[in-house]
Amino acid sequence: MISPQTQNPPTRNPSWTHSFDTPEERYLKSSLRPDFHWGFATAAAQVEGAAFTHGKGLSCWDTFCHIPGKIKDSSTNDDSCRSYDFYKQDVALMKSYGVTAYRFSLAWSRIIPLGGADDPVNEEGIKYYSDLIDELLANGITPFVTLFHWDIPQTLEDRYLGMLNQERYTPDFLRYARLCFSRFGDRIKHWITYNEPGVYTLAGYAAGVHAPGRSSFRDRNAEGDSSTEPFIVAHTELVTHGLAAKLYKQEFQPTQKGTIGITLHGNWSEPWDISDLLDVAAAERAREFEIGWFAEPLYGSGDYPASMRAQLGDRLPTFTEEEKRLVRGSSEFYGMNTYTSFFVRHRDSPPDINDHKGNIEVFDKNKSGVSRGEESDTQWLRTAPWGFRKLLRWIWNRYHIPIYMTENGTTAKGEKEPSDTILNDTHRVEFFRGYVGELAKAVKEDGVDIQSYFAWTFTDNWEWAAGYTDRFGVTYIDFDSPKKTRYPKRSAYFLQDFFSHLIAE
Ligand code: PNW
Repeated sequence: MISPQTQNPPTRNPSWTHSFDTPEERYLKSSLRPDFHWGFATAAAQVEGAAFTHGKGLSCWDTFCHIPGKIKDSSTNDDSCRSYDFYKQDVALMKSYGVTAYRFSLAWSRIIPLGGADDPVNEEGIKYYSDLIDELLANGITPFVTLFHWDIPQTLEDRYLGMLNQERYTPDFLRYARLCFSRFGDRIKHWITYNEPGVYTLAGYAAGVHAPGRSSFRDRNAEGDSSTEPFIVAHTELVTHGLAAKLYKQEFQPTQKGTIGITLHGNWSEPWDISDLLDVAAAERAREFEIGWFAEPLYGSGDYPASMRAQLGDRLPTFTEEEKRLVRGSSEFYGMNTYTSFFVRHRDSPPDINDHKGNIEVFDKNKSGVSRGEESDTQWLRTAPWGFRKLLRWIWNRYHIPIYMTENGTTAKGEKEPSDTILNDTHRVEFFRGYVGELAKAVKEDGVDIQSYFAWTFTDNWEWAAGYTDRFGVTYIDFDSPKKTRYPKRSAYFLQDFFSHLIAE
């Protein structure tokens, strides 16, 4: 059992103290710039609740999660954390954790319920976000806003299959973006157009396990083509990101003085057998398929990686010259979400038509039997900070652009049922100690320009197809309680202590 909360915000357990006096920790003191932003990231569909109220229209996730069999625990996000109702309490709790910034996403269908360029605006939705922004600013917390974190208005899926139809989707997205810049841009100085186009496309259109639920696998999805659709959707995201960034820079940036970019996901791929040149090449190919797919058009050559073209041929769309110019250089920073590292081995057989990884196999141990890291409560995710610094260097050496860490975090075994010790989340504390420590080393020793760190995530929330079973929060939520009572875990205070040690005054 967890003892009931009497204080709001709750107070810290006095035994949770942390000191940083090993030689390495002392050496890293004050290695981050004084204006370094740290805080937590969330997404509207995972935390807000109020899915069908206050004028909100349906998103693809609101419909998807009501289809039997799609969500692991058969839950829905109708209520989730109720942060729509409790945003003031949440801002107070974040403030008590000492954050300087908060990254959240806007639900497009809360702002334009039907989503389209000519559809009506829901002023109540605008007011909600406006109030949230004001509350953050009044508490000294800098808001970072993501326009799209996977929750496309369902109406746009029904009208023209959403991002599969680049031509029809473009004006709808641009109208939404313009509306957000014009209504919130006086106070929002950090814009992220898309969250993880790679995961959105692969989970939604290749595996078919996320909304909108399309794939080649007919036992799972009635429609879709895993061998083509992910690449089409990704292309739409890249080009419309470029258009939204151009619009912002031309019409809003001169007066609002904010910055705009995109967030990509990417884990580190390490060769399974470091002495096998085929594995070394396979690991690089894996990075190009996962990260270069988006990063090369945005920050590199301006086109998809040659390794992808070689494997996918015409199934990979081609950029027109105009699209290339639009996309390349459009993102003013590298928004990075990363969680883990994998060992990667080449395959001798030709690639499957539905392969999206560069014809590789991934392993938890390398050839010598070394494990990639300690297990979490999520199958793909293990604590592997050793790969994080390699990833930072790889990105920095290739693109030399400031990095905003926009997500990083973990689940932990044993958090499913409440217990006396559940809030003392040492697994998550050690995860953060490893990753944030590597980040500080990359800044201090490799000269990587890193300007933010957002931990995923503020409270336990609705983890997409995993429902409420995967708890990523530094705050425990009792989802059975009507008020979704929040209980701070130790890791929240660990981050506060570690960042006060690392950020220079
Ligand atoms: C991110 N991977 O998704 C999303 O941005 C969040 O909304 C989500 O809750 C969080 O990570 C935790 O899952 C990812 O397999 C999903 O590498 C999968 C991967 C990476 C990110």
